[in-house]
Order: sequence, then structure tokens, then C-alpha cells
Amino acid sequence: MPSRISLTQFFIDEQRADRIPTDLRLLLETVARATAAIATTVSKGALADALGEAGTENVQGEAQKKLDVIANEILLGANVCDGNLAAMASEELETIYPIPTGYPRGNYLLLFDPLDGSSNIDVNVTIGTIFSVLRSPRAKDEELTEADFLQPGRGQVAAGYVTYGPSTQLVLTVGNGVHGFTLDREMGGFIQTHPFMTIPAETREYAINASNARYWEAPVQRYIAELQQGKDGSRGSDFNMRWIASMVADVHRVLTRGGIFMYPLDEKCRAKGGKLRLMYEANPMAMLVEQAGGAATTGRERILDIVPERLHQRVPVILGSSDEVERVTSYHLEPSS
Ligand code: P6P
Repeated sequence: MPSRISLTQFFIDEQRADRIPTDLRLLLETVARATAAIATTVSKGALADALGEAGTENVQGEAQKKLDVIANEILLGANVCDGNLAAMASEELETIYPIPTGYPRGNYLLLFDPLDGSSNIDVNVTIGTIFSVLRSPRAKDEELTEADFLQPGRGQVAAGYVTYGPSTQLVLTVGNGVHGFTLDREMGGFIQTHPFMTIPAETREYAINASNARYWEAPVQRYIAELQQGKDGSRGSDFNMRWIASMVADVHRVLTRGGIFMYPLDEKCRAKGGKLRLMYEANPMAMLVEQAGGAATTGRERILDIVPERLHQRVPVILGSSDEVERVTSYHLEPSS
């Protein structure tokens, strides 16, 4: 068995190679510790009275699960006094969360979906935390506004997620490839188990919520029909479908063995601009996927090039194995589309 390194050693190696500064290392270590605490509560489930509805709604107008609220509070509480952040933003908060006066401020903005895939909590299916790190454009004594967060995803300095599944896995990039770590509960820390994760250009596996088929645009209808025709159709191969309805789990599968994940624009979500959120779902996942050799578009443009207009903006997402993402995107860009 090759000798594995801890997350801390990984960060120190990245810092020694001048790929990350000390404050970014310390920020990411704080986030990792917070997700390990979330994993403990998630794993207790009903025993921690952590299942079911919280009885409140989030800014998206969605009913909050108890674990949504708990995970959000753990991440806010762990990071508020660390001195590495200027502000935070969360799917569960209507607006930004500036580091309060009295606490030291740092150079970064942390954005997160504290618990993605909440509809799976009560049925014990993998859920997760997604996070994104941007540079703060302000001096430490300047007030921050929501506009300071509206930076294209290509400006992220780090992105990652944690899957709370059979094992708890942290998948992270700081711009030098994608690396997977598994939580060693006995030791209480993450151990590198998946160095340099890569997505093969080709795949025979796709992920989409097929119940929305009647709402899809023509390019998606065409693409999925070709996959479903299998070896008798134009693709000449059979394809397999998976849909966990937890983006973090579906994307983790893509990063682990390839595939294409799609939540495209459709007539049902068109008015909102899409289903998934740009700042703390699409952007971090797009950075990870591109760092792993894959591609991530809306069907019409690269996700990481989108100039955000609103903090909770939604976008269509098509990401994964580059050959398939490029095919679907080409269908969208054909003149007839
Ligand atoms: P649907 C979970 O609520 C989420 O935001 C993503 O994690 C997931 O990919 C998607 O929505 C599932 O959406 O329409 O299949 O329930």
C-alpha cells in the first residue's frame, strides 16, 4: 500500500511549492474540520434528532431540513473568527455574511451550499457540502457588498465538496489538479486516497432527471434520444443512466469514473434561469471538472466565464467527460437551435 499523506501534509506540500499561501491553507483546513463535524451529525441521523423538516424556508423559498440549518450554522461558526475571510455567502442565507466587526478579517470570500441534496437526507442517500473560494476585492477595513461576490468562476482560488456517504470524502482543487481525501474517523482527519482524479474524455454513462423530458429544449431531446437508441442508433453504443438527485453524489461519480451530468434549461425552470445555483454549485463543480480534464458549460457557454448578476443566480449545467459535453454544446450552437 503506497504511503498516504494527510490533508494537512498535502496543504503544506502545496504551500512549499508556492501554489497556495498560508492564509488559504488555514482557511481550507477550517472548512475541512467543519465538514468533519457535519459528517458526525449526518451519520447520527435520527439519533441526533437531525432528520426531517426544520419548519422554516430558505431564501429560495424551499422548506429547510434540520440538517440544512445545522450544516449552515457549523460552517458559519467555524469560519467567522478564523481571520482568513472577509465574508461568506450561503444557499441558506438571503444575502452575504460579512465578518462582524471585532473579528479579524482576511483576504477571501467563502461561498457554500452547506447541505446539497437535502431531499435525500430522510432516505439515507448520499448528500454533501459544496464550497467555493474567491479573493476579496476589498481592503480589510472596507465594507463588502453583494457585488463584491459577483466574480466569474474562473477567478476561484479553490473549490471542493464533501460527500457524506458510505465514507466521507473531500474532493478539492487549489488549481493543481483534483485530489480526493477520505475521513479517518478514528484519527479525526482526512487522508489523501485519490490523488490527481481525472475524467476520461469518453463515457457511456449519463445523468439527467428523465422525468423532465417533455420540458427539454430540442438539442437535449436530440442528444438523450441518441443515447437511448443505444447501439442500434447513431451512437452505435449502449449507454447507462444514473440519477441520484444529489448533485454532489452525481458529480462525484463523474469525477471518479467519468460520465456526463446534465441539469439543462427546460420549460419548467426557464423563468428562473435554470435549476442549479451558479455561485456555490455550478462554479465550484465546473472548476473541479475542468481541473480533472473535463468540461462544463450551460449548453451555450463555459460556466466559468459567466459574469454573475445575482448571488443566488441559477444556470443550466452540463458537465463531465469532454467529448460528450462538447457534443451536447455543439447541438445547442447549431443554427437551428
Ligand atoms: P430534481 C438538490 O436539491 C439539487 O439542488 C441538486 O443537488 C440535484 O442535482 C438537483 O437539485 C435534483 O433536482 O429536480 O431531480 O429533484
